[in-house]
Amino acid sequence: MRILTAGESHGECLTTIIEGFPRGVRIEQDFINQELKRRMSGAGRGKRMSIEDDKAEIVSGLRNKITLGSPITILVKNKDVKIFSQNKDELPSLPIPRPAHADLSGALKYNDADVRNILERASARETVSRVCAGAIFKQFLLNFDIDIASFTVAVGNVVSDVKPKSISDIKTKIKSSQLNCIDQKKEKLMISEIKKAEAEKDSLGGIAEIRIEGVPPGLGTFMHFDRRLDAKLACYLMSIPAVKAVEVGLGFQYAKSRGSLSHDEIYYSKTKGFYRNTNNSGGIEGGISTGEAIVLRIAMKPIATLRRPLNSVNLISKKAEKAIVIRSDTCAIAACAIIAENMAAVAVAESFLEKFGGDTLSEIKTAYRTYAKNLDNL
Ligand code: EPS
Repeated sequence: MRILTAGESHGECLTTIIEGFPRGVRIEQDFINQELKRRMSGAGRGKRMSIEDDKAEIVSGLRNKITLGSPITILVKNKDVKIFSQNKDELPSLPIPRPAHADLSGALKYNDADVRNILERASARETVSRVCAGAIFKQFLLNFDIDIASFTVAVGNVVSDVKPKSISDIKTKIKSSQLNCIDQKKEKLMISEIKKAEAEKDSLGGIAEIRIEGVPPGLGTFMHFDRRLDAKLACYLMSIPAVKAVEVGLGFQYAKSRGSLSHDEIYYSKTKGFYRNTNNSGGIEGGISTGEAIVLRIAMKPIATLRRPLNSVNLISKKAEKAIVIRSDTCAIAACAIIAENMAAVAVAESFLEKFGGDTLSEIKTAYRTYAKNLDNL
């Protein structure tokens, strides 16, 4: 399985190609569009989101909504097109990098003093393609009752400690939220924090939680470092622009606790099989899913572009100057959570296919059913 994304932030379109996706899976384009709409929403988003109307167009890999097993290609056309592959554009050169963006590291790496050539691909706009891929994998996983949801835990210093009961609890509560939040009281404070930062020409980050239910025990393995499920999830979540930390289950809290207080004890009953009363591991032990809900958290740093710009240096004159100011978001944690859901879908689906993989959905279902039946025999 390979996923390729292509496209510049202000190029003609964003393209996603998925190679190795099984045959026989029903895919609704509307489902992808709903995910894209969720990615565009949330308090704190910038003006670009009112220009674009991200719509996916599946142009290969499907016949009558069913996957053929051939590469799936999805296009999302940009409205705000400024750069062209064949025609010269009128964009001025941008020689002053923003701290915390890819501007300077990219300029050094590619030996290019025009930051425009860096930011076009480094822009978080690329996550449109990630959501397109994830929305395909989410639909695959639903065939096995594996579902994913997320919610905003924190914006800056405003932190919610409300814990969801389940995915359906999250889905019900976020419906009426402007910030993908399950805590109405804290959401108000988070939104006023964003408004305050906006008025002060500043930016904010945040924390989001991702919950995956229905994952059977046995995905991922400790046999190879790169096939551990937690390692794969962490890699895919960390690949989202501005994400600086990923936690699985108790995460950093584990380090402050004792084993006797934090490890999930094991029980057995004839009706439930093996089970736990706690899920501090976040549903993964030994790099393998335990069968409990997978619980992950991501921390996003504040958006790099500030309207009250930070100190920087002109790449050409080498003189101290303030960083470039371009259109941006104030806070994008709600969008980041949706992207994380979709990246998690890709990671789980890859591990799922590693275990139950076949060329067609029906082959995969047979392998899955056989495995599930054998689980009862242990
Ligand atoms: C984004 C599109 C970008 C930014 C934002 C996310 O479009 P533009 O630069 O034209 O406003 O709004 O990207 C960043 C904040 C960033 O730092 O990369 C999008 O579609 O999500």
